[in-house]
Amino acid sequence: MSNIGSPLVKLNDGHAMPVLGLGTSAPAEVAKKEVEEAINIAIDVGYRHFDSAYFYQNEEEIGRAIGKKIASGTVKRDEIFCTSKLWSTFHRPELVQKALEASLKKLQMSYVDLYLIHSPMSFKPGDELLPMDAQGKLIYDTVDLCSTWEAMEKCKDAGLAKSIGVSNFNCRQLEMILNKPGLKYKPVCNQVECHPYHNQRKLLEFCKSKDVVLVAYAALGSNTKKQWVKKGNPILLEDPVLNAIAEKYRRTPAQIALRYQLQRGIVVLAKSFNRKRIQENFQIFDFQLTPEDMKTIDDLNRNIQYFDGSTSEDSPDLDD
Ligand code: NAP
Ligand code: WDW
Repeated sequence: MSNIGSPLVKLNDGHAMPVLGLGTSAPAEVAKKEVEEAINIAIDVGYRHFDSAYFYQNEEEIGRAIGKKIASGTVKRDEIFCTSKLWSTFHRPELVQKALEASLKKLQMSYVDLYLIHSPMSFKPGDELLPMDAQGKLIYDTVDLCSTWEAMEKCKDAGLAKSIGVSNFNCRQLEMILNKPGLKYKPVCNQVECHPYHNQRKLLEFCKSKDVVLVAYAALGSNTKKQWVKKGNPILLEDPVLNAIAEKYRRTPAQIALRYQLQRGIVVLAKSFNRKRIQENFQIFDFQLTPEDMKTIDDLNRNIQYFDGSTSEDSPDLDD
């Protein structure tokens, strides 16, 4: 990575990651093409980090958008940081590299900058992303995540992923990888839901102590109507305290919520497909929250999770 638009953080494997990334997942009713225009705008604004996943079924569009920007000479491949994720039906070690190769083919890339285990939950292998039984319950698989991790390490050695990491892992699951006998590469990051209503203070402390970067998703509170998002929770960006702080700095609540994460040493994702908001979310490198305001935002923590797909009561892999 060189000569890029946003500040970088150094990862524990020597690579670097832009501290702000564009989220790319949109609800099913949003036209697939929209992500292409969003990436177009975002690259012009200065974004270089794009968060994708096999599960989002948008890798072709993302690859096309980035490919065009490279072809036109706006950016070089090595200035882009592109993430994809191993879906839960591919956790068996013999499926991991094939899954990454399928993502790379869609992305039209020879490597991803970061490949993550999307979730610690394993699902029955097969063509269905969400394999269900007759009662409509997810069919889980039992896979030793340490064996999945060893297959991830092989992908890095094969040059298909510059860096490897995890997502939606709790402390115990992360520690299990870190303590694996013969570990070759540590996860560079753990991508989890993180925002002022669920600030992940303990997981952040743990990650920092292990030189694992915490990457925040749903950093803006994710927003309503999504299939995976719980309804009835208070809307983060309408929070009065966040809004009062925003007024004081003449910024928006979104900019405050993103800046808050940067100052905690967290890499932050923000999804927007709207030109004005894509620009707005990038304007977070030219101001600073005071320690007092950081503390005030810390105190908004209330264990609200917007996203209920990352954990499941009946998953054999998750007991806490
Ligand atoms: P998010 O980034 O917290 O919020 C996105 C929502 O906020 C969109 O509805 C967006 O609408 C709106 N928004 C964006 N900027 C705004 C602003 N400045 N003011 C007001 N509203 C604004 O939610 P997310 O998409 O759930 O999470 C971000 C990304 O993280 C995802 O796209 C995905 O890449 C990743 N993610 C990963 C996982 C995982 O399991 N690893 C889970 C969830 C998400 P507009 O588009 O209309 O602006
Ligand atoms: C596990 C982990 C589903 C979906 C999902 C399961 C998961 C995501 C908003 C943005 C995911 C919510 C993107 C859905 C069972 N992660 N998204 O990344």
